Amino acid sequence: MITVLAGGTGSVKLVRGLASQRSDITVISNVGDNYWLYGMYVCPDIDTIIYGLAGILDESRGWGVKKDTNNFLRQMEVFGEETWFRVGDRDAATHLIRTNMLKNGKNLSDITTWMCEKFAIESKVIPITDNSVETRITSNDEDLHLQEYWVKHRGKGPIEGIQYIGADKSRPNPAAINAIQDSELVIIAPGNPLTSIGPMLGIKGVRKELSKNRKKVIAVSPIIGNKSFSGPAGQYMEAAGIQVSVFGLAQMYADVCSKLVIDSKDKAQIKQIEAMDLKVYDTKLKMQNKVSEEALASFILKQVKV
Ligand code: FO1
Repeated sequence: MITVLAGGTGSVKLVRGLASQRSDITVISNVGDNYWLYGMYVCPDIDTIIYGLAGILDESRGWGVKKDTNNFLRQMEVFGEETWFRVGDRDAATHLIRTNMLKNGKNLSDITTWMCEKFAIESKVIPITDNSVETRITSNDEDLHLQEYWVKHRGKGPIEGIQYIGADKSRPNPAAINAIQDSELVIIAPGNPLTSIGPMLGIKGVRKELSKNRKKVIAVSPIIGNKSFSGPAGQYMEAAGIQVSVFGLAQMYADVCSKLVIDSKDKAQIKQIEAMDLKVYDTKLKMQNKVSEEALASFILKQVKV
């Protein structure tokens, strides 16, 4: 079995590449950017993985359902509601049924498993925890949910702080811990290390379990040069005072993984990273289509001989 820690729109490409080659993929998903909207519980990272694996993800945006309609949102606008968070009609059905199941006493893990069955997905998707973890950003002295900072304010204000509210009290999902223990390889996907992977590592039991299993954990960099290749990872790293480079990333992950995949353009930093007891592999990281998603996945599987 192979386990992938995933979050954000960058992770789904690698997950899809891996799933095209192996049927025993378990995806552990971030929950830090889950958001309550009009009484519906939206789980962007879980849904992006499920939609991606089901072949219905809106690829141009990296979230939501492709060719979705907007009748629900239009009506909310008529009702005078804010509509900056663009939830399409089919997507809304996902959030609505999940919320209803939560109200009926089901936990997020069971609902996600049920959802995977409904979308006929072979891979397993497991939320990192069934407890509440919320990524909050301080910007211009204002405390904002990640979605408010990133979507409503378009990520424009300065990032003065990042907090994972509830992470310290959260219990890792036992199925996620079992997956880490039972897997031959654990991959940290090229997600944003602060907003996609960070909330998961912020849960003590998760960081501890990865550290214990460090030998079989490989991280894939979302950074090429001094920029992230998909999404705003660089912006968040800079705000957290971390060097925006694969070296900076290696410093963040050195205790939880023993291997790091970087882009060949960053070869010059290999020596510096290997001094941190990390084995470095370099290849082409950008995944622009199915071919490059599968190429990166098979590169990883070949290098670590799984
Ligand atoms: N991102 C946006 O930039 N604008 C949106 O209106 C938006 C809506 C949305 C609805 C459902 C969903 O699952 C994700 C959505 N996202 C939207 C993406 C989301 O904000 C982030 O990309 C993820 O939270 C990062 O992991």
